Amino acid sequence: MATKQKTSVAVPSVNCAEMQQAIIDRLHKGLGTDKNKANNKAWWNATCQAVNELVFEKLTQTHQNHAEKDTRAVNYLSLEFLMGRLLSNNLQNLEVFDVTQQALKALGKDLYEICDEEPDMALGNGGLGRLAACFIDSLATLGYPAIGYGIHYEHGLFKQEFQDGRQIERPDTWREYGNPWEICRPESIQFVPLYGYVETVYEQGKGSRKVWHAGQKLKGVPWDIPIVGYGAKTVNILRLWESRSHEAFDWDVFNAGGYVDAQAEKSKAETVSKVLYPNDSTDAGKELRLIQQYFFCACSVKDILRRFKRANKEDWSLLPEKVAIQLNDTHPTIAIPELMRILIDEEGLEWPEAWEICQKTFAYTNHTLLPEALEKWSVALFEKVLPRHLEIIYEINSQFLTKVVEKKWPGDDAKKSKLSVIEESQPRMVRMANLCVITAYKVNGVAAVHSELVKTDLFPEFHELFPTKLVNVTNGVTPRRWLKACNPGLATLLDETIGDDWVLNLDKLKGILPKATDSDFQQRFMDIKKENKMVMAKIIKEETDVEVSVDAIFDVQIKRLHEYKRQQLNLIHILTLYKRLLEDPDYDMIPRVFLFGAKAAPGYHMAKEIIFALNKIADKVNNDVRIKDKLKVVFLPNYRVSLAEKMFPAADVSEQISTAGLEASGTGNMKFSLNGALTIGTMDGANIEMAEEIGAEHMFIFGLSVEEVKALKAEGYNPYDYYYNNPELKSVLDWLDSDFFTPSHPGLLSDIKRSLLDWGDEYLCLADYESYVNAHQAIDTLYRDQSAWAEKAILNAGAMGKFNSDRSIEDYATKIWNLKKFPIT
Ligand code: 4GP
Repeated sequence: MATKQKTSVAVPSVNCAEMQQAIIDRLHKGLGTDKNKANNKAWWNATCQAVNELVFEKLTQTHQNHAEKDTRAVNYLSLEFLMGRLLSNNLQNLEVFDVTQQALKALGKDLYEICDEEPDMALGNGGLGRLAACFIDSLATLGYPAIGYGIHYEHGLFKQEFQDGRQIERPDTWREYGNPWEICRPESIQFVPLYGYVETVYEQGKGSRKVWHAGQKLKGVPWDIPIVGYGAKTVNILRLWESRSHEAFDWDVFNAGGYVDAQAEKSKAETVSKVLYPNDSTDAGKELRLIQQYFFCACSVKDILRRFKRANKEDWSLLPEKVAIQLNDTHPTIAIPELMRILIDEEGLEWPEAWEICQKTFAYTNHTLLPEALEKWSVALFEKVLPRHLEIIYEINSQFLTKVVEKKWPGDDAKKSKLSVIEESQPRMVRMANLCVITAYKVNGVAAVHSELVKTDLFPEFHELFPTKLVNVTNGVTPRRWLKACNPGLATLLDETIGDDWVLNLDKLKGILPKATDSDFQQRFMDIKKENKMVMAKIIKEETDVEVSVDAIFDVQIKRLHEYKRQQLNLIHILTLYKRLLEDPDYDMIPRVFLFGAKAAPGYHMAKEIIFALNKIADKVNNDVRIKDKLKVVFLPNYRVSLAEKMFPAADVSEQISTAGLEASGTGNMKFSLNGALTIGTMDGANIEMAEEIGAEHMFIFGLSVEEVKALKAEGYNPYDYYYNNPELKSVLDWLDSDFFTPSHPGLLSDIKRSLLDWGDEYLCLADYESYVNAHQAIDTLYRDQSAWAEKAILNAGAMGKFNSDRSIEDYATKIWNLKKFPIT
């Protein structure tokens, strides 16, 4: 395809006729079909291939340029990349969306319908994985040399269905029929040892060295996904490893008739990259998860070292200058002992040199304070699967305890046992977070309050030991996907009002603040919201058969289902409104549609109970003619990035209601405000910084603060105090014990009540209930004044400049990675 240069940015641009031709060519020459026979899937595939023609040239150029200049690069290791769909995003970033739309239209096709053919790449679970996806977009957009490393899961997160209101998990077959975006790179395969034993070999005159005799080997096959920066100056890659058996299958056994046995080794090896989050409630599940982590870290570290050696021969002292490795959460921690192992056992470095290199190479991001989310592996498991790594971990730990902790706190065994990588519990465990903090040169939290809590509550002793190590980088989201691509109406209004460069400089959004009181602008802003709500209403109807009015307030909570995120608080407020409406059919409220999207971890009982309860309540509420459509509740199945792209632009109200101190940052909160929703939220995570930027008076802040939560817990929290003191709350909770929502089956929703009362209400829902209900009342009041609502919505969107992943990446580049840009011109 002919490419032209634009003057401003080096976008490989095409005109409509060229794009048409490219798509038709790809149908013919790439897929062996033609426009009369092709179904929409084929049109999608052909369009992706046409886009790839624009991308690959830039990919090669970027690669060559970085290799020639031997640039320092960041390697972002993450077990999750929640990419969603790529076609519309790539078209936007290449700035050929409109041209492609016209080209397809001329061919009788609708681009939006074609985009809808794309399965989501759901290779992630929640915020952490989506953040990784935003970050690689920003890294490429800003022209930083970077590579994302992860796992090429055959099945991403499960597909969620509801059966009688209960979550059912089904396999997600996103690449069953291939994926046009990925390129297999057999030339870069890696082999990964596992199991076996370690031998100490003595060599005359050289002392001893360790040899790991592995019991099994996996083959890691890399699949590269080009990551197109906006303006397409830089195209980086996301490299995902697929596990395969070292040997194809046993030919002799097969020929002798042992068809199943011959395949056994192969399918065992392939299990490693089969699913994201294997159920780790069994020992076998735990072992698989540890192997997954090691598999992708070992492949990635070897790949990084291969590139390093090519450019720098074996001058290992240069490694920290050329390579930064960011560990996205503790999941890739095993990369640390793996790098030590390679440097010492394979490259022959002495311990002190190898350790210094490691300490200058790794940085670690913490995404949660929840203790259950801080990974630990049993020593016995390590010994079985990674015996050499366990030895290295013991040595790192021993040196740390004797040289660092003993020096600071002589004779203090309590400190040693708290900071040790090994937890002396039954069974003994390896604490991955401790290993990260001991090794990494920087550790960051993801919002200001969270980073403070990392210092004061999670790792206070580490902070004393290493006072400059713990830093903050507040999260951000890419405005390309989360505004320009997902909300074309608002994007166009912004282009017309403040120029189109807000996409690269989100601070420019401030330009709409003076328009907040301009009635014409307000009207246009609200009209766009209404159009987005119409699109959403149609999806709701198609997916759930529920009719909703776009004049109602769309009140949305979309995020993982977890008790700390408090979907159950939202639930009891919904019951409160429902009860009020039943008791007084004329109860004056603006109609409200409560929308939910969330997946529950398959083994998380309470989370699944909350989904079930919300679905049962929805059944009742949505079919109750007495309440005259004033209330609707919709739980959309299979929440995913592509659905989120429809929900954020359609929301009036954003629910960010975690117990203060527990949501590390949140990123959905940012996407909502960016798209003009008002937040009802606690002073938690990034909500706090959003309130600083927007003005708390333009949000609906409620509930206990971090300090108040701590104080209440310290004095002894008793949820029954709230239950008995608030008759409305009591009646709502008691309702859950009846069979009102589950006819003839009383008690099916009782676990929710029990968790809020008898089991202690760990997340303080009842303590925050009254203030939450009042904040909702304030939402109702404000919405009655559409102009006042529009003003606040505009003030929200206009203040979101800071919460842009380009800013986060610039922070990482300066505070942590010391990274320079090498944009391709
Ligand atoms: C999430 C945090 O829960 C969320 O607050 C944060 O915004 C996000 O990481 C990105 O930093 N954590 C996870 C997880 O998704 O799996 O721990």
